Amino acid sequence: MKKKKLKIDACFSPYLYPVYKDDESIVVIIDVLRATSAICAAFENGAEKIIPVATVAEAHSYKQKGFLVGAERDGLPVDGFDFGNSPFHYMGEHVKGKTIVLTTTNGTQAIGAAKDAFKIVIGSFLNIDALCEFLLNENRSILLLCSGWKNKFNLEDALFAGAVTEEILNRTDNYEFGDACLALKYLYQMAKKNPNKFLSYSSHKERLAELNLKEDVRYCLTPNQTKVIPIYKDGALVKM
Ligand code: 3SL
Repeated sequence: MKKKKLKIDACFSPYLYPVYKDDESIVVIIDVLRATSAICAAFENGAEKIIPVATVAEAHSYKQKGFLVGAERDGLPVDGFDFGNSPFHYMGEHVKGKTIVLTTTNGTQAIGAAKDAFKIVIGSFLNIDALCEFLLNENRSILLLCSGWKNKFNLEDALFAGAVTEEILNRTDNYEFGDACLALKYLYQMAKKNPNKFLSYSSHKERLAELNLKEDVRYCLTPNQTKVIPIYKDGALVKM
């Protein structure tokens, strides 16, 4: 009898997540620019736990209780908090051993949308090889959940989902690919020679460039800066 294949698919925004969700897939949250890159950087620098929250009000109540809190809206750090959403804010001794609360425009919303999934992990170019290795070893269906921008499609998360798809496809024929995933694989094949150039006209890259955050973009598109895989457990992200 023919072995039943696992599924891999991609969902372009948290808004579409209810259409794609199932009870068995591992959900990979993707917000390459910049939430999931910042989360990977924080764990690489020794953070103990990250509590993602949806609203600035929730973040504020944690701040009042004495937590370190990162808050970003529309690409900018929100006044009154310890950090914004740059990976560089999460590098150094000040995050070591700490629990950090984080709210961002899109990334933490995507985590919230998928919070009841079988398993949630965090993906970015910074941890792409370790992530793919983990996904292959788990031998389960996969949903690549792109955070997008305010529930709309964005190019950089799509590109990363395409990169993961290509890697999985190169390594095994155990998976059946959803149409979204296949489309993103072709997108990645067009872009992979120079992802930075491919993303030149992407709306969010331009938004960040206007905010003088070109260095953040460059770093977030640099593969394999860490082997850390953040995983969501009991309402918080921890290092796997
Ligand atoms: O929305 C988010 O989660 C962000 O990563 C957006 S930004 O890069 O900080 O603009």
